[in-house]
Amino acid sequence: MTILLSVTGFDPMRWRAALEAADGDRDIVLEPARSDDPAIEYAVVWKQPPGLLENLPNLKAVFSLGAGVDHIFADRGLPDVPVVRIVAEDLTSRMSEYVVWRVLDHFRRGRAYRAQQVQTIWHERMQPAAREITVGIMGLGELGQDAARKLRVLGFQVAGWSRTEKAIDGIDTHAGQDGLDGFLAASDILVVLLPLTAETRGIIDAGLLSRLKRQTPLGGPVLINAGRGGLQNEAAILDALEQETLMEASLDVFNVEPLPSDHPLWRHPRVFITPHAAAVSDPDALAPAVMRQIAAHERGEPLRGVVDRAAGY
Ligand code: NDP
Ligand code: OXD
Repeated sequence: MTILLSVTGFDPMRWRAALEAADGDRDIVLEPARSDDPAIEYAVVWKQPPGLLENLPNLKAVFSLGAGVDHIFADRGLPDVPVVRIVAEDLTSRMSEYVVWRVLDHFRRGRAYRAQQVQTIWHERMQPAAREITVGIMGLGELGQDAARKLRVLGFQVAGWSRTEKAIDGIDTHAGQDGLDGFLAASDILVVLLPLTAETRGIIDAGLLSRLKRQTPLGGPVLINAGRGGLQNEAAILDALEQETLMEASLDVFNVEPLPSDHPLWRHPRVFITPHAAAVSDPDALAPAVMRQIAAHERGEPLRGVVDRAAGY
């Protein structure tokens, strides 16, 4: 049995070493011997080239090296086998660190104080209490729920929006299109942790931004997107910033990555950019779980983290 490892954007050799360290008895290849290589039974991928998996006759499952699977479904030649995503404490904690960091930086006036320091200005800004701020989280899955819990510990009010109804202690939950307006109207800081699917593509548009709470203790709404770039209309974000209907934004993901150097988001003074680094997949932390899943599947046990193909996540 052979495992095909296909990685674009991460270092394939680090992944190969980590997969081998987790289970040295497996044959791991970076290129299939032939496009219909019968030895390949599992594929472990991040942005595999389109068509790579199409003709593998004995493929049993495809593992994403991240929590998101949009990069896998972008391949029109994807065979009809289970697609498994990463659900792991290491990844989840990293995302919550990012969310808490960005929420606290906006909330504690990081941008304004950094600008004051450059000009040696000693001026204390009005600081609301955490309990006066509602952080609205779009996407109450593995990542959204963990971030929500950690923000609650810090004293923020937390609202959440998901596709299906949820009841989570201490979180004001909203669901579906009917729940969206109420959720947006409650959110001082909007955190986006949605997957990219046919339903969510482009969801952060002018209409959505205009429905965020206007009068906020921070002077206007704040957007934090660590889900996917395809969720956001970047021109609409820039317009909203210009009109000050959006006060500040932290963006980790973009429609085109790397974000082209001439993109106006890079230079906008009220935008904080990170290079899709909110929650990196650490090979040493994640490879053992992938190898354990493959071994379990071979023993006839069910896979965990299989995505719903129809829903796209
Ligand atoms: P989950 O699948 O666990 O959660 C997804 C959440 O989004 C669920 O609450 C789901 O609702 C909700 N959702 C999906 N579609 C809709 C919709 N149409 N309307 C409303 N809510 C919807 O995913 P994770 O939390 O593990 O990950 C979320 C995303 O984060 C990933 O798909 C990936 O794109 C991104 N990510 C980004 C990283 C980065 O470094 N920037 C790192 C890791 C992930 P319901 O609960 O009802 O199903
Ligand atoms: C992921 C990512 O989906 O890093 O895990 O974007």
